[in-house]
Amino acid sequence: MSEDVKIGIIMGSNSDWPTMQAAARILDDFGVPYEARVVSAHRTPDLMFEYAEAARGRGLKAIIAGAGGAAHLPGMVAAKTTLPVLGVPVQSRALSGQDSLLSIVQMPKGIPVATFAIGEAGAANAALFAVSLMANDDAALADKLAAFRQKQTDTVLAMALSPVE
Ligand code: RP5
Repeated sequence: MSEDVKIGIIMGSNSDWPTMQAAARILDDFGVPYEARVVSAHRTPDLMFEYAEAARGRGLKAIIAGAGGAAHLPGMVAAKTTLPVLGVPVQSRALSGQDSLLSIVQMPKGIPVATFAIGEAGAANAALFAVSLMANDDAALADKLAAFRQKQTDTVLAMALSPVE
């Protein structure tokens, strides 16, 4: 693990990785160093505690945590660190991620988890939010974020509609 890692991307299973790669791609695009690991709340609880407890000391600035179903990973990690925890509800097979969303977003008062949309959009937005947090102390990163926004704006302004069929 590289020492200059700034963002931890963790997930309950490697089956979450196709979704969570959307976060990794954003961080790659912005040149933000990150690590990606499988850490399961109910299958590797000791690892989850160790990871969360060590995160601030290792220099991480935020943790993006994705999980599906009874998705307690983000909340439990948030209980063990004062770093910002960004929760991504992964789309589940049984309930299409509604279960994941409600599990993550309904944190009781006192331990916040910033919760994003179900699936890839949420994973990408969690990474953009992490970039935004880091841009508070990094003018070059803030410029990159502004350029990213401008590119999106230009793309939409250039959109043309095909003739009515
Ligand atoms: C959760 O259970 C994971 O976050 C994943 O979304 C879900 C299913 O895990 P697998 O059965 O695919 O390993 O812990």
